[in-house]
Amino acid sequence: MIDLEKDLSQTLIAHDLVSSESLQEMTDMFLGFKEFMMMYNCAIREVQTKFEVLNDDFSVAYKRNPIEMIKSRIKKPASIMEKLKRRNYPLTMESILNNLNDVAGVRVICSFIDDIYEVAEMFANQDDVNVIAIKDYIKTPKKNGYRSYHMIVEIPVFFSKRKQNMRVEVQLRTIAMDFWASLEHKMKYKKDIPDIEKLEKELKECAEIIAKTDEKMQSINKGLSKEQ
Ligand code: 0O2
Repeated sequence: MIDLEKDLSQTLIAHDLVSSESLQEMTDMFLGFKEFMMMYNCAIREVQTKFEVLNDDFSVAYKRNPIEMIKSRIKKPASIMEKLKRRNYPLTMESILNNLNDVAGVRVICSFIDDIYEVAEMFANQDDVNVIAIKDYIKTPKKNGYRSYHMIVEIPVFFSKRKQNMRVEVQLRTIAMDFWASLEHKMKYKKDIPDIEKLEKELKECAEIIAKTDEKMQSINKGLSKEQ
């Protein structure tokens, strides 16, 4: 079995969604899931290419790259099932497509805060990009200090026999915000952390320092650009 099938079968059995005997049902689910993952992978590639193109164009026009790095991920079957269950959505492929916005995720790491807004606007203005929702956790950070600019977008993907509009979650953040979020994310998966309140407080302080540093770096860069 490939990893995806193993992960999915374990998830289905663990969640009591399919009994281990109903092999046909499971096989159908595997095939459907495999096709879905392929479709989401293609959607990620489309979105990633759009940001790469913007970065290349920007570097010619302004002699610098606003994007430092692009990362992408597909949500694991276990997390997909868990989210559908938690939100009381039907556990079907159709339901994944209609109800979940973050099966495909693209993370765009920018140098400066202004770059995030500029790149996001250029991307959102493209004819085939339909912006479904925006969450600006930079202007309004989360209580724990989390900062990022989130967009849920729908883009058309052309397959051999049909066109399918696919949703992708795009997260734009600075290098410093990304560094912070990676460390903070670790807490989600660790259990029984001693002195958790102290760590949360320290992380929040770091988030404030990082925000100030991001602003300062941006103003230094503006100063340097004026000089040139
Ligand atoms: P993972 O492992 O990164 O995929 P929605 O999906 O829009 O209906 P949700 O999930 O509340 O509702 O959306 P939101 O707030 O936009 O968060 C989605 C993703 O943003 C998360 O996905 C994280 O990647 C990131 N994120 C949001 N809040 C935090 C935070 O406080 N800390 C960190 N480190 N990341 C955050 P997942 O599925 O939670 O995780």
